[in-house]
Amino acid sequence: RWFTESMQAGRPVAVETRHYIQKPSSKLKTALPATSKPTVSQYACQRRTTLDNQNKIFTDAFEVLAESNEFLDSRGQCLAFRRAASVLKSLQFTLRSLDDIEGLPCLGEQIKSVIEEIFEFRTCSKVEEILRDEKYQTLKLFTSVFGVGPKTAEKWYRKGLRTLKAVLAEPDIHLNKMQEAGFLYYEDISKSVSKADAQAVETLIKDTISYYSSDTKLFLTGGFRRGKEHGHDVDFILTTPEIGKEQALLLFLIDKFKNLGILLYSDFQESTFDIQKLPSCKFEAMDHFPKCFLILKLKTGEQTAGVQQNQNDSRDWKAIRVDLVAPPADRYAFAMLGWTGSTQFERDLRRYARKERRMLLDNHALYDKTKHAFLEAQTEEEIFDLLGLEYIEPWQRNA
Ligand code: DCT
Ligand code: MG
Repeated sequence: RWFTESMQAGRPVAVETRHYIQKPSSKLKTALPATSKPTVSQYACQRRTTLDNQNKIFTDAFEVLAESNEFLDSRGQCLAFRRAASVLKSLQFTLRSLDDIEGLPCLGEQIKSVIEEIFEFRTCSKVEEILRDEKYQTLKLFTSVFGVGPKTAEKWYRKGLRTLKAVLAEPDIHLNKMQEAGFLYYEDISKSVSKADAQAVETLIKDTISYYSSDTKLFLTGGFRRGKEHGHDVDFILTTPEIGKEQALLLFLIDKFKNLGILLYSDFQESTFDIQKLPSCKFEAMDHFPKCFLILKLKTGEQTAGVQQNQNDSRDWKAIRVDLVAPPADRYAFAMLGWTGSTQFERDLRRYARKERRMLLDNHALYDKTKHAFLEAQTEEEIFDLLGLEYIEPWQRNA
């Protein structure tokens, strides 16, 4: 889910006053005359992005273009469209003319021409073409299965497969455990999870951990922490004050779920985190904390948005994707910041740290390359502070 970042040159640029969306840094305030235009930063971590997207018509188009480039493995192009979408999502007004994008960052010529076409025709021909494209449609279908990424989807497409049924009927294809579960519970987990479902899962896990110890804490993270009404899964961080007991806590939970008969799938990943090795640790994609990717059986009571039940299906439950991560208590702030997302926000936090502060940030730590030292933090606010950034609330991180 993380991309190698191609750096975009340039600093925050000036836009008209009515487009003002964030306070300029104190440095800019003193350096520029009072009449100067405020800025929209090229970094998502210096913008406040709520769920109130005023430019959906443009950002939807960019997301299709980004996804199609992701399928083509054109990472640079994909990122360029994602960055453009992210900038437009942060605006508190709807674009009305090309003048409105004057001075905004991350909007190159290619992006501008898409915007221009949408102004004129309310649609973009390239996007329409992609949406009609059989390959795009097929890859989109295949990657909607839990455990199937673009590479596998492409492989299946090349075999001439076009439907999920055809994949299941193909004798050459050997699904791994994750994909097997993905197909088995496809109907449920391909639909989005509602906030009510997320809350029901939260209650369920809280009740279960209370059997472990009273000082274990559960925190909702990911999209639901950012205020989203729907998500593809529910993400949680678990902490225990006893350092070294995180893994045991996760295994206890998995075992309890099994005994309760609600564990449909579990992929437990052991901790590979070693604080001793941190200075030489590469700041790579997936973090090293113990975690598990689960599919749980959630009872569909009145409080949850139940599955549309057809006559043949008298189930009173639905399958839900749940991710649990259990960092050591002293790594909590970094893990929480990393898992809250959005992905674009995280990508830019790391890029900002590296390019603007000569620091390395990941889900475990913040390292200052100038001081050759790790900077400790107990809260997300402290991390923003160490990076010299204004604090951005989770609901403003929907970049
Ligand atoms: N994340 C991370 N490390 C990874 C993968 C993801 O730190 N290797 C972060 C980015 C977002 C967050 O974890 C949760 O991931 P998702 O569930 O994929 O994102 P989401 O924003 O919660 O999206 P959705 O609402 O669809 O679940
Ligand atoms: Mg999520």
